[in-house]
Amino acid sequence: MAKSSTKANSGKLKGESPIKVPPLPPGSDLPTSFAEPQGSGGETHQSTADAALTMTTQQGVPVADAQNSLKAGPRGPTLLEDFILREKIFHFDHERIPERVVHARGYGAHGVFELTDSLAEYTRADVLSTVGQQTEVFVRFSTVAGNKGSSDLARDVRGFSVKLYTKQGNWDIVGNNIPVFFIQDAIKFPDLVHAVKDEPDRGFPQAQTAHDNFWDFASLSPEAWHMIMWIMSDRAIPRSFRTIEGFGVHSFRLVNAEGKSTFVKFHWKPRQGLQSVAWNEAVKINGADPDFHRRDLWQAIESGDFPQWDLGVQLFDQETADKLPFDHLDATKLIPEEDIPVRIIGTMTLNRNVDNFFASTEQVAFCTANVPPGVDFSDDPLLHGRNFSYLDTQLKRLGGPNFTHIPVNAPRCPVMNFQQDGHMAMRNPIGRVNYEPNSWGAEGGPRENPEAGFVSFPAETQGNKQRIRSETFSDHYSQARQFFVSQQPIEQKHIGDALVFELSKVERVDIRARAVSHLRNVHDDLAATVADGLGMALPDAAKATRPTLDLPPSPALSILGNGPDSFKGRKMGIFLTDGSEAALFTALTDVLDAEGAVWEVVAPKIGGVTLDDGMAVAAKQKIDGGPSVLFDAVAVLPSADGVQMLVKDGASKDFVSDAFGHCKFIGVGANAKPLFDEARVPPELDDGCLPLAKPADAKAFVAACRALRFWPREMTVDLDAASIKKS
Ligand code: HDE
Repeated sequence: MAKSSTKANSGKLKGESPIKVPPLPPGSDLPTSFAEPQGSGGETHQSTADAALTMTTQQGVPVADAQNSLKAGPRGPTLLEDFILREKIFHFDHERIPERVVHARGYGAHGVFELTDSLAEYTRADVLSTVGQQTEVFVRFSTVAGNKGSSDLARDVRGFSVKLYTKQGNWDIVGNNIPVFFIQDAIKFPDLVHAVKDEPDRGFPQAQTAHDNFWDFASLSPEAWHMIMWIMSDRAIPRSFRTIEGFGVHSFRLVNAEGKSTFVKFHWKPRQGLQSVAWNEAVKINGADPDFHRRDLWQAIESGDFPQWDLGVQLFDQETADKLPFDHLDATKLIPEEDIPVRIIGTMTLNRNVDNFFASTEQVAFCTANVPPGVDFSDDPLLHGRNFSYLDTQLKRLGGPNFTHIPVNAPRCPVMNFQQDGHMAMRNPIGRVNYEPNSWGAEGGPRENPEAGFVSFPAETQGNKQRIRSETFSDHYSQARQFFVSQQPIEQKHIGDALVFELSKVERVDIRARAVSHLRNVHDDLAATVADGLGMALPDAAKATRPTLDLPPSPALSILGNGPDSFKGRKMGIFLTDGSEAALFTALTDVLDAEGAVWEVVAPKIGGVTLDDGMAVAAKQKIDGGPSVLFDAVAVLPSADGVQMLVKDGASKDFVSDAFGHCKFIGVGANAKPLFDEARVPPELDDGCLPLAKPADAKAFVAACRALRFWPREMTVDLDAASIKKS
């Protein structure tokens, strides 16, 4: 019997009846016979006897024919009277709303947050106090720079926005997968975004920082260089939304029933482990499947493999904050987990895909100012700008003040106030009274509640009104260096490679040099590697306001140090031909199923293959559309005859040479060698290429795949490796 992954594939069994063509669903019939006058005998293509399925206009008027407009005679002019035509076209004309200025491309899902450790000692927020309580959530992941139709694997920050529908109102943690930001003051945000996005005269490049304007801005903004280290790292090319961390970035406050405030930073830690892809792979995924991340999330949730994140908090008081070497109000700084540990307090599970992308993912409106009583703001100047911006942007995008009436934005707790009217009002206050104070007693509507209501923490403020940056924000390089030294050597190499790639796309030589001058303040080895990669002389270090501190490495900052410990939820590509060995295929898929992994069969034809015992197996991918970049690891198991065909095929050769070049674990079938030879990949030289010649080999192969990649190979396949320096 063919084994099939319930998640990714279904094997077609031997002797299965030929594919049947299902009847067309209602509304998809072929067009009406041409010259028949409308309504002449009820043969219009939409006909249905079922009142519940009867198509109507937006006014609810039943529609008899929505495929032919009303005409004066079969070949005559269309009549203005046709309200069905006009309404349909009118609605179509207005289908688009402005896409987000940043984070335009996103993907969302519903889920639930469960509290496992109470913070009642620190906060009045019910959602953080009642252990075991489940709170509905909606999450939207996004890229930042690209337009709505850009590709998922852009080198970019990922947005990680969570809306928790708490009993005390909606709480939005609008975070990123990087714990710091490019700038320290909100007033710089429009310039940053203009510089990142496509250049205004030519309208490109799309979704890339690899152009002059971005590096011009960055090289003139020393505060950006910590974040630049992160976006040049593999954090910016994640394997999946399921494998990214989320960070609230700013310090917030928790305020308890006694009015005591504690600072807090929020972290989402993926139970799937941190995982990223290689840059060359990212570039190719964008071509092979521009929807790679959204498809991945959708499929995981559809298959019941629900992604989970633990919510962690770093809690600290003013006294601790005063002792930190940085100002925690500066969003270009993080607090190392080794200094203030992350306390895990709950788990979020994404368990339901959206019913309609536009209704939920496009219309969801997050705002950093949406907090329940017991959560409050720090004085981070970036956060204050955000608290204004997000509400403001919803007016433009969603068209009016009533966007909170849209189901995805509507609180799940009662909403009671005297705000009324405006575009698209769905729930105006009822009754005679729409003002306060009023003397209508019980009929007078909602009242303020000093006990349960939101009370701002009475933080003391003083000082002169002035446009100024705090002197405590002025060390721009020490944490950039700390990030670099916290990476494993291969991760450091990737940072160097990314910088060389990006700066190679910068046309102005002076901008390249100015960028490298900042790297000299970060780490001399990195600066030397990048200068060498660009073929330029090492410039002087940029002028720094403070000397770079030598902070200790923080292992929590490495992806590889925090990767997955199994192949669960990851995807194996199994390359088969007619005549491939059934026993081996069955053994491999058994082991993968037991691991909780996903697998897909790749074959020369989408119709599938017939194995050596006569078993028919359906393919999920035809080789041309299923390159190895779509998989975490691959097994190449052709038959002796099949491989003779594959050696002539470019896509088949790319399959193995890319898998090899991207340092993937490769299961090498007994007959696969000619294909590897033809692709000039020497499998026998490498411990990441494991024999998969007999069923008993499957276990060891899948066990090896648990590691993210076989990184030692990169030193043999990538020229840039020559310049890697030991830090
Ligand atoms: Fe945003 N940001 N941002 N941002 N941001 C938006 O709000 C803004 C910043 C982040 O999935 C916009 O509804 C300013 C930091 C995410 O719908 C806009 C500043 C962080 C999302 C806006 C920042 C973020 C946005 C565009 C500097 C990480 C997507 C559409 C003061 C903590 C939300 C919208 C979603 C979206 C403004 C900086 C994360 C224009 C002014 C720092 C995840 O309002």
